[in-house]
Amino acid sequence: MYTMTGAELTIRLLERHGIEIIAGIPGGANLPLYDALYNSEKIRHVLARHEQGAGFIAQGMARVTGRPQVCFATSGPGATNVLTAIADAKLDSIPVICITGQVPSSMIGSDAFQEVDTYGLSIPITKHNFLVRSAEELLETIPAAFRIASSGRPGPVLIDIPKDVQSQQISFEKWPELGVPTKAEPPNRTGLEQAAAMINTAKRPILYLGGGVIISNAADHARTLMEKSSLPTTMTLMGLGAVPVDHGLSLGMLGMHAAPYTNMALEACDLLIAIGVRFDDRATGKVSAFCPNAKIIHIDIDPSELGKIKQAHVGITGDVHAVLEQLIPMISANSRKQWLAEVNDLRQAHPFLAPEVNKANSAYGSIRKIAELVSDDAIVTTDVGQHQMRTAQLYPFRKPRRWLTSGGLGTMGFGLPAAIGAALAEPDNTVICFTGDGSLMMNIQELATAVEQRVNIKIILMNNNALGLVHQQQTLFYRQRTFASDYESQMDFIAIATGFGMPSYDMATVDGHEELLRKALESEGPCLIHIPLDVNEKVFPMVPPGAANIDMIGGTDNVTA
Ligand SMILES: Cc1ncc(C[n+]2csc(CCOP(=O)(O)OP(=O)(O)O)c2C)c(N)n1
Ligand SMILES: [Mg+2]
Repeated sequence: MYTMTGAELTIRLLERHGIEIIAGIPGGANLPLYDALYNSEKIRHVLARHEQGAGFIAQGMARVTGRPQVCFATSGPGATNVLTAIADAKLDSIPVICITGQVPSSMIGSDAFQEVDTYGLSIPITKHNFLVRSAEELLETIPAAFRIASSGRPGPVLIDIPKDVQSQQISFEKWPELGVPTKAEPPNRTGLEQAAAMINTAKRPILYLGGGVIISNAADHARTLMEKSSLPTTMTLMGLGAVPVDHGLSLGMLGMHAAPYTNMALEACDLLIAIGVRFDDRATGKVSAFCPNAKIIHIDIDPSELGKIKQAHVGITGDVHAVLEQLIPMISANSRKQWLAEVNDLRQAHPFLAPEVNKANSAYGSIRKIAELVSDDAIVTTDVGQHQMRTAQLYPFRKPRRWLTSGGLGTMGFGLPAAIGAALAEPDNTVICFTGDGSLMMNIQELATAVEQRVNIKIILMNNNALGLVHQQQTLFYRQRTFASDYESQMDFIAIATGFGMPSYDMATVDGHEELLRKALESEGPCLIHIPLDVNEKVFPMVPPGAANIDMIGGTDNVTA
């Protein structure tokens, strides 16, 4: 017989589910939980400076480990602050469990101090959510949260626990079973046979890999399929690293900021093998014009994705790893000499050209140099904007779970706390955070958390003193009427870093930029590297919003290598 409070039970159950780090912020409504956490020998608490930061720290850990991770917030403003990180996890299918404190049950609905309907607010942005009514319920709810967050298509789960439930004492006989992912249904055999026949007879197939390949740990299988059938392979923003982006068969990222030849190859393909993707508009451009000559095979664990945007000729519901395991033996080896020659001609004629790539203090040059200086195992996070798109275009991702970016929600402020989470998950690794001045300021308070935790993160601040990607869109699509996208005042980010106790390196004042990068990367713990950039530099190519991918602008002609 065990006797304990709801709060103690919560902490013990989190421990039993293997949780070792919780990021969060305490407040009146979750103090019993914090009091129970004080006694935990297994869980370390990371005190974030804003609940959105805590949510993204948990996401960083979850994206790197592939396992559910936990964050804590108090009721009211604590809960509303964490909502953005939850919505972000929903769109990118990240298993995060957010546990919020709630006002005592008897006061719910009375406009009590710091009361907000967290359950109601989180319904549309979670995979599932719970309002716990008694401590006994926790015995079921917590394992269920782990099961739901990690089963099938992963996603965020919110558990709202009123303060009286946290303090309620209960006795129980035995510990519940742990919540583990349920096994997906095996894929439909007929679908597999049809897909294999289509792949084996296609003349110009392209493999289109998304985040689902990475989430289902199927990167090795994807590579086997690609190589066995000699499939030119493109990846979504979320799928980068599913196969090495510099593999001979890789076409890199597709869509809005793809290399011209990538979108052109898709235009020419006769079979699109879409795996773990959701035909996001940033990938497809104008949907009706996407791969106009292709039949489509769509494989995804979430049946609601099949036919949502584009109707596939063959749709297969299933775990990508399991599907590929069965599909690969049915695929005949094929060298596809003619199609690969055609693709290579496109690659030669319409390459991606990165301006100033040999200058270590340019946007592309610093990305290239940093990639050379760190190992393939280094983890890269970004914020949202031009710096994010440039990193996606150029960084040579070669392994899965090394690339953390806010793909679906596109949340400025993601990069720094996600980097902290990644570094907490892999303390011996190096984590690079490519960020912009606008984005960094959206969660800049987490510099304090990074310093306090001594995490090995290197923040590469690409500072154009502007909301660069917005400035670019206004320049290109709003007749150069740039408005509210240039900052009027200049921040001194070096002084800011110093204020937070973080070492910094400034490319504005130091010559020898390569040496500066080398020194910064070799240093221990967190640091900030400041790279001043010109706001007028654009990210090209770019597909105008709503246009077909093939109508991208700024391809090869208006950039200099
Ligand atoms: C929270 C949030 N607000 C607004 C936007 C819209 N937005 C997209 S990119 C961008 C500019 C980002 O500026 P910065 O971080 O400096 O990156 P840059 O484009 O300059 O590299 C904005 C405002 C967003 N993505 N997220
Ligand atoms: Mg900027």
